[in-house]
Amino acid sequence: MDVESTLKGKLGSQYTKLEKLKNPHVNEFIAKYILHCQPDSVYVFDGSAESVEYFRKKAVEKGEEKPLAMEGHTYHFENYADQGRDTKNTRYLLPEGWDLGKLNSIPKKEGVAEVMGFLKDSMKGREMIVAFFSLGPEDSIFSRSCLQITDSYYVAHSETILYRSGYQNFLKIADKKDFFKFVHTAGELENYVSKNIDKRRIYIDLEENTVYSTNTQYAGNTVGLKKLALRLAINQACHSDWLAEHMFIMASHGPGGRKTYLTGAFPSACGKTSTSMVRGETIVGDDIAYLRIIDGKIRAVNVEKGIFGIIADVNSRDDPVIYETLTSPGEVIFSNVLIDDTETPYWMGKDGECPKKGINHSGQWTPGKKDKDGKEITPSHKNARYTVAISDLKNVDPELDNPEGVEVGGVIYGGRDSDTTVPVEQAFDWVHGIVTKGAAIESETTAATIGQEGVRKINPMSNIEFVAVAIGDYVKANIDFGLNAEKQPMIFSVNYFLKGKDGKYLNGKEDKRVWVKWMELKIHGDVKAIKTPTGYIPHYADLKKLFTEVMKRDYSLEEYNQQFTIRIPELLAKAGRIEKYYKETKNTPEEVFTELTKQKERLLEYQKKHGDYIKPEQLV
Ligand code: SPV
Ligand code: MN
Repeated sequence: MDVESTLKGKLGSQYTKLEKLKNPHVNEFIAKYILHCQPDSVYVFDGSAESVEYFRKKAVEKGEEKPLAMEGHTYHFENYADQGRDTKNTRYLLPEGWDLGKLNSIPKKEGVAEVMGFLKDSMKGREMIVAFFSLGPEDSIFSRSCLQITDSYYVAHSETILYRSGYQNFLKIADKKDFFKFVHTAGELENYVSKNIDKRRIYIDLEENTVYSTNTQYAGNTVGLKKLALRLAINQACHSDWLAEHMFIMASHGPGGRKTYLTGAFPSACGKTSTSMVRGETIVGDDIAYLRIIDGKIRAVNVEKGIFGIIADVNSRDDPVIYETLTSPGEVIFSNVLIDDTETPYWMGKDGECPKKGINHSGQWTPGKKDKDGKEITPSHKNARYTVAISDLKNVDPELDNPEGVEVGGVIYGGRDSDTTVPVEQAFDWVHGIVTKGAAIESETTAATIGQEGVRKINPMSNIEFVAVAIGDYVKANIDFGLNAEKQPMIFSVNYFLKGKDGKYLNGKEDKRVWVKWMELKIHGDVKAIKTPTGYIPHYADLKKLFTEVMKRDYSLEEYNQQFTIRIPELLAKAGRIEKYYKETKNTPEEVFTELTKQKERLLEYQKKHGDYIKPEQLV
């Protein structure tokens, strides 16, 4: 292959942007896919304002996005069957002699042949987009450089909102091979959406730090820097001394102007984004954080600069900050929402009435419309999303672009749990927290992935779908990481989904504001707590005060008792499930069993002394 003539021939004036990088690995990679995918032309994204504008314009011109009535707003649809991450067809390419345990994988030769088959000539009649982005701020030890190839202007446009340009970093990288690569084709289109969903594949090559994605448009399957890169990053991090986590970063504002940074890992669609942007606090990121120890302290950066958030139930009461952004002029891509006659988006749970007709991901829509399986089609998809820049939120934190990140004061683990754990609880220490809170997240599945919803699954650090090494090794990396720091941040668990006997949620949506404030106070020793067999829970008086201050409402002792009753039988059952899971897991570190055994013993001891359901007052 003559790289230079291939590039010059196809790129024309765009070639100067590549030439400046002086990176033979970049050039070879691009030339290889030009020859294989046969695009009509190639466009190179170098981070300039002009190239950002180019994607915005082209996405609309080619019909991948359509303009809405409000300035800067566009919408985009995906195939009815392409509305979430496809975990079944996301596989690791397994080189001979590798063992990735239970991870979904395919022999490398076979997988590469299959996906290269789908990529062959896939860009005929189209433009190939070559884009340089960075995971993390420019000139930061945290950051990873990324090269994205795609034939979708929607994907490229989304990436300009979600990620920082990486062109400048590419000019500087010392090891010219050290970057992540993503190759995506939407495949054959019908009515602007990927047609051949049966050929949807997301194949991950850990040896080459490359991910292939074909016949899909949903961002979780296509936007390389999001969940595709997370898998590559976890692999690198676990073989090194840092962490790549499915975590938000936010600052909680405490007394006297104090700011405490919290990271939080929650499975998809379990309140992670809405916590990161709660009223009264400031947001650094909502989805992916890298953590490193610098001068003995744990620090975190948001490797993104935008949000690809779930839009269902976003309304002016529960999520006022983002609601304002979504209903004001400015750059927003809405996906899989309902569009009415006035070119205004509607989503389930939005303020106001649902239109009587419109278009959505199923085409023309009216209430009661059914799909081919007889299932009623909702006005917007449950996993419909918005894409916005964090800087467009009123409560953006000023440290968003700090190349050194922010110091982590606390780590939160959350899940969707209707019957077992209390709304907020502090772990005894780092190892106890990682094992019994992070590694023991159990959550009911949601619409963010394709498949059945509501099935309880164990999801270590909410990262299960992205962990590219043996789960045991990943848990061990988390334990060791914290222990390597001079001082460990406090670890907490939260649960927004606890239900009473009547099946109703025991908490309001914004109660999380109080839990966040309580954690902030606890980190600084400003409140005391009650010891339970599973950690430390708040005192009633402290919460009552916070509910009055933060939520301007009363908080009754009865509410508190219902929410914070220690449910021993459920906790024991959970402990059993977790233990079984880790017994069947590859390379589980010894600490996991030690902590779980101690926790079980405590639960049994408390049960003997206090019974099955223990009110907090019994423990004071
Ligand atoms: C998630 O589902 O966790 C997301 C959206 O953040 S995506 O992974 O891109 O589907
Ligand atoms: Mn996520």
